Amino acid sequence: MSQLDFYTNPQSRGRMIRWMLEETGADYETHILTYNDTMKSEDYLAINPMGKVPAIVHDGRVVTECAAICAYLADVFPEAALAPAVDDRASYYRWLFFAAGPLEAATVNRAFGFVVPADRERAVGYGTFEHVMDTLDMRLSESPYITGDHFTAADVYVGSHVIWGIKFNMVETRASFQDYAEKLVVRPAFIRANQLDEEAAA
Ligand SMILES: N[C@@H](CCC(=O)N[C@@H](CS)C(=O)NCC(=O)O)C(=O)O
Repeated sequence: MSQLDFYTNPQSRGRMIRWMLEETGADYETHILTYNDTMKSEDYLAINPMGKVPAIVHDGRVVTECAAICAYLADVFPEAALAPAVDDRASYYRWLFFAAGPLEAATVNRAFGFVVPADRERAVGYGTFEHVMDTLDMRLSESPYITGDHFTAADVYVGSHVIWGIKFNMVETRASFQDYAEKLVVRPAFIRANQLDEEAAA
């Protein structure tokens, strides 16, 4: 019997991983950590020295970083069919890493008012916020899911950025983003995950 521990706070990126865990159907134990308190405890820093959530520990193996956790869970629970076949992962890796790198950096920098000087855009991984929005828009306008015709773990991660990005005004409200978000928020696992986190938050 394997052991899966989930460290989170209901008001955090841990929501992405709760959703992913619910998609896998796996049994897991939730540990709610509090900001500036248990998140910085010696015990938790031994799991994630960043003192940030989420993290998972699966049979003694630690995984941090939401995109990595999504990819890992898809691999260790293959029965949930959340990762494409290995030789069909070009889009899967591409968009997972696009979201963890350029999309995350562009949206957070913009939200906090960091402005890349125009003459430095070439040196910044995401270039410009608009360019990132246009690229994601192009992809979601041509494909029902981020990797193609099927829902995968990459949709949990990219979709989380889009769903919560629209909600918190961190991504633009474009038609392709809204259509994509509408498709995802009706998934039973998404609904269950949100209920669990709302209960935990209360
Ligand atoms: N790159 C990390 C980001 C994790 C992160 O920044 N988590 C925030 C909550 S959304 C956190 O734990 N902040 C607590 C702190 O820094 O003290 C990931 O993708 O998992």
